[in-house]
Amino acid sequence: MSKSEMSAKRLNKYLMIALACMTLIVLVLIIALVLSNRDADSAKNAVTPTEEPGVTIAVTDTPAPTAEATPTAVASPTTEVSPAEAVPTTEATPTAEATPAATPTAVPTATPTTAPTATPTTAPTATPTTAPTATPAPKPTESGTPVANHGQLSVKGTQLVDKNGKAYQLKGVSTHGLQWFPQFVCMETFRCVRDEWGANAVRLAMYTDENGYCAGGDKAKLNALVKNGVNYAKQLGLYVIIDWHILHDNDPNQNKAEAIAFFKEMAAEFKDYNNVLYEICNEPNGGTSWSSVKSYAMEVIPAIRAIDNDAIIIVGTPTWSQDVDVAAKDPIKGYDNIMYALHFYAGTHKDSLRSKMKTAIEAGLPVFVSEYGICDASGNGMCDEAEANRWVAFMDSYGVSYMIWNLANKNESSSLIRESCKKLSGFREADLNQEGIWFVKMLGGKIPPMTEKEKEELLNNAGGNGGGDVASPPAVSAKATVNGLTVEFATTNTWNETADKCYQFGVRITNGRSNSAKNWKIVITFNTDVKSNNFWCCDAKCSGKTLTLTPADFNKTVSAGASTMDIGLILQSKSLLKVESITITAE
Ligand code: IDC
Repeated sequence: MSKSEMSAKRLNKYLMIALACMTLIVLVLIIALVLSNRDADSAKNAVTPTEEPGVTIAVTDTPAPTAEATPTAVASPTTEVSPAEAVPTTEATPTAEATPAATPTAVPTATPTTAPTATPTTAPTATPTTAPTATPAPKPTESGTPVANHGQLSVKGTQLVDKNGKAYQLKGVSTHGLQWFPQFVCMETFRCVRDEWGANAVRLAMYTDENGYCAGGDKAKLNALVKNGVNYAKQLGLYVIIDWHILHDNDPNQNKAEAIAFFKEMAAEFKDYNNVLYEICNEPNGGTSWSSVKSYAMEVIPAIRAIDNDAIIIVGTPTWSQDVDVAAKDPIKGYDNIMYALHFYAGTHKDSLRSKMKTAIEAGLPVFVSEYGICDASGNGMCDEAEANRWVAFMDSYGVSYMIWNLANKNESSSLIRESCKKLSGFREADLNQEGIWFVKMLGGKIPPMTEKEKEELLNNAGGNGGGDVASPPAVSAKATVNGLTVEFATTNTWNETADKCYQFGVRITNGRSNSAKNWKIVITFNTDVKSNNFWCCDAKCSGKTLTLTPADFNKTVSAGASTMDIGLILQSKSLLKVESITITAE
């Protein structure tokens, strides 16, 4: 082989090697490209599960609405928080974007049976007696919700504070009686309450009387409704109050054993939740004293605390949760995170009740307005928006939380939703009653701001003797049994209106006979003339000092052993009322 032949051959060999190397490189590149495409695909897929309805609405904090909604320059009741901090941030502002799961492993398929949207509206009623605890276990709280942002609440001085020790107000809505309006306890409505209305809390009003938990109601169903309600709230990052709604059963001690058993069960179920508050007696009334309420509380609180050591517990106060000033003189000792209920209805309660609130807070009592309305204390009548605005400014200035009555579509002024509206969400203005429209505006920071002078007057009027109204008339009650028929007639509320004393009464007939009673008639005489323009589930006629009650179309007959429900009226008189005689007859 010549020298040139040899070098040509070597060149060939090098070329072959180079070619082989290049092919290898190209192959490696292709493989790398394919692999990287596959990664990109799977990353894309990992985001899709968050599009599952019901768990992906992002809720972001937005700054406090407007300067005018900020209660500035008013005396702060506590030294550790400034009133400005107590301003609600409208954290529940919805945004449409879907939140991608933090990591691909957070795919919701991990807990397929617990999808919160599975059957939210039907769950409580589906099989109430057999599945009282069919509560959907909550998914992790969505980021940006009130609970995600503010966590476990506690009480510092007189102020409710969040996990960071910052003043925080709950502003939300109470359900109506769960036995009457269970349909509103569902994900759809609670989400609407959060996203469309901007509330951060709901209250579950479980009546104990009036066909409620301790008076013939479907216990299993009510129990399941409460548990489901708490879980819906948990999933939506809303705070939730479990309300033992005593009312016509004036004194919480009447059903104390049941209350303890109930709250023990709830505490065991929810001890690890950070969104639950317990309200142990809605409105003591009918002359129930603070010492009586306190002794009840001193049994219920330790029962809860033995299981759940940090949740806020709200205690009702005498006279339909108005006498916070009385509680302030002798508060509950030995337990943290206790608050005291004050309830008002703006059409009825004005400066003198605000004065009680001020007295209580300034004496160091943590006050929580766990129920209020903007109509009169009957839950009906005219709405007083100007007075309601005054209350809001007042409560904001003290950093007090407030929950409006009621989330239902009953034909009454305090129902937020109109009776004609059968929807569970997506409410337009035409679907809401005046109180509902006002509430949404108020939460949105859209009520007219007060001038500094007005604010000053407001705070001054609530001082000392209070301005405007005088103390509510004392409660009135009477009871009689005639030929096996019992009639109970008792105030559920009293207030003053210009020159009149106003008394709201509940009336109950119990037929203890072995045959049914038809066309009943109740006659009551008083010490003074009475009139009534407002009665329900009955017909009421006043003539001088005499009131005659006869049935409505649907309750003419009371079966043997049964009781009537829901009969009521408002009486007005010029002087304080006393019952002189009461009687009942029937066929
Ligand atoms: C009212 C409801 C009404 C219902 C009545 C039953 O609005 O539809 O028939 O209870 O007793 C309260 C009570 C709250 C009342 C409300 C209005 O906590 O249960 O609801 N109110 O009367 N305290 C003051 C007013």
